Amino acid sequence: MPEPEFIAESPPLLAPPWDDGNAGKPRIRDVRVIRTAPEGIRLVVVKIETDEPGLYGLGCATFTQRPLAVVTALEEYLKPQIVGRAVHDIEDIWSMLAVSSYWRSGPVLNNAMSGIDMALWDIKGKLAGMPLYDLLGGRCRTAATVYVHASGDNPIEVEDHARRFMEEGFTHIRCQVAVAGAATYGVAGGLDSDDPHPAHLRLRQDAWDPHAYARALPPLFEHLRLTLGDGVELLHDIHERVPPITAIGIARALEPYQLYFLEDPLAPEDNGYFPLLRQQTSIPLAMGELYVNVNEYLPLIQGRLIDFIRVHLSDIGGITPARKIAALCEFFGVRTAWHGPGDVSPVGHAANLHLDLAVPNFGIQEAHRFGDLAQEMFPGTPDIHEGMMWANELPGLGIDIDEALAARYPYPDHPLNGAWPPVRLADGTVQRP
Ligand code: GCO
Ligand code: MG
Repeated sequence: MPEPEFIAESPPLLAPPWDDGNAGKPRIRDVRVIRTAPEGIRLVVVKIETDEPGLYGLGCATFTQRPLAVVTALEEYLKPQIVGRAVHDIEDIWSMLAVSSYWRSGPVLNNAMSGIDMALWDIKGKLAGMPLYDLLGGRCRTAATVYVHASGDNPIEVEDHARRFMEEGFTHIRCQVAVAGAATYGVAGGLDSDDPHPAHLRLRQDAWDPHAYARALPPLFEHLRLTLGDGVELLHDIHERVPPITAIGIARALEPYQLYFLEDPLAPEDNGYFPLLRQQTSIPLAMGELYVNVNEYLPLIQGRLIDFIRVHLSDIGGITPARKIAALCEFFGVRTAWHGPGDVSPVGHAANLHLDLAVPNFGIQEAHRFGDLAQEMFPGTPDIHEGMMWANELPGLGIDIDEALAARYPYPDHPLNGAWPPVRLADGTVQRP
C-alpha cells in the first residue's frame, strides 16, 4: 500500500472541534512499526515521527505471542486515524482509538494503542524539556527497587542463585523451583533445547502437576528462610496454574515464610475467588499481568482484595490508563508492581520506570537485565545497580533506538510465529494460562 501523502492537519472526520487551536503545534507525520528480537524475544516498537525536524517518540507495543497481529492493527487501522493530528492531544487520541473498532479492549488493540500512547508521552516530555517523571508530577523516590528471578532444580540451587543476587546488592528475589518429574514454569535449566522460548519461559516436555507443585513450595521457602535468613525479601509467582482452592492452600502454607508477595494465585477467569482467598490469609497478593480490561481489575482494587497491581503497561493500552490505575490504587492502599519481564521492550521498561518514580504508591518493579546487544540497540535502557533501576535525566522516556542495528536482528523462525504451545496435565487436558 502506498504511504498516505502527509498533510499537516487532522484527517477529515477525525479532527477534534478544537483543532484550529492546535495551529502551529507539531503534528504526526508518520507512525513506523519496528520489529526486532535482540534476545530472541519478538519485540514491537513504535516510532512516531512529527513534522518538526528531529522530534519523534518511541512506544512499546510488544505482545510476543501475537506480534504480527499488533503490527497489522497499527499499520492498517490506527496509523491512518492519527497521521496529521497534533501530538498534544494524547487523551483524545486514546479515547478515539479505543472505540474506533466498536468492540474494544483485548491485548492486540491495547498493545497497538500503547505503542502510540507511549510515543506521544515521550514526545510531550521532549517538548516540555522534562523527563516523563517530572511531567507526571515529579519524582517521589531516587530510584525504583527491583526484584529479580532466581530458580533451580531444587531448593539448594535456588538458594545459590538467590545468594548470587544478594551479593550483587539485590534485596528482593522471586524464587521458583522445578518439580521433580513434572513440567515447571519459570525455572531455567534442564530443559528441552528445541524449546523456542527464552530460558525463563521454557516448558519441560513432561506434564504439569499442580498438586506436586503445591507440595514443593513450603519446603522451598522453609529452606530459603533457614539458609538466607530474614534480611531478604522473597517473592513467588504461581502463574495461575493451579485450581483456585489449591491456590488458597498455597497462600496459607506459605504464610510463615513472610513473602513480600505471592503473584497471580488465580486466573483472571477466577476473579470471583478473591474474596475467599483474602478471608483465608494475610499473605500479600500481587495480581494482574493478564488483565486487559478495566472491569477485570476495578473490583479487586475497590474491594481491597489485592495488595499490588501488576498490569503489563502495553497490554492495557500504555501510560494513559496506567497512571489512572496508579492514582486509583493510591486511594485504596494498593501499590504498583508493573510487569517487567524480557517480553517488555527496553522502551516499555523505561515507561514502567517513569511511573515508578512518579507515583507515591509505588511498590516494586520487576526487572529484566538486558544484555549488551539490547542495551546498544536501545541507548538509554534503564540502568540496574544496587538492587534498583535508575532513570537518566533526558527529556521524555530518555530512550532511543538504533534502527540499523535493530534491522539486523529480525524475529527468529518459529512454526507458530511466537504463539505458545499448550501446557498439559498428565491426562492431556490443556492447563491455563
Ligand atoms: C512474570 C511473568 C512472565 C510471563 C511472560 C509471558 O511474572 O514475569 O509471569 O514471565 O510469563 O511475560 O509472555
Ligand atoms: Mg508473572
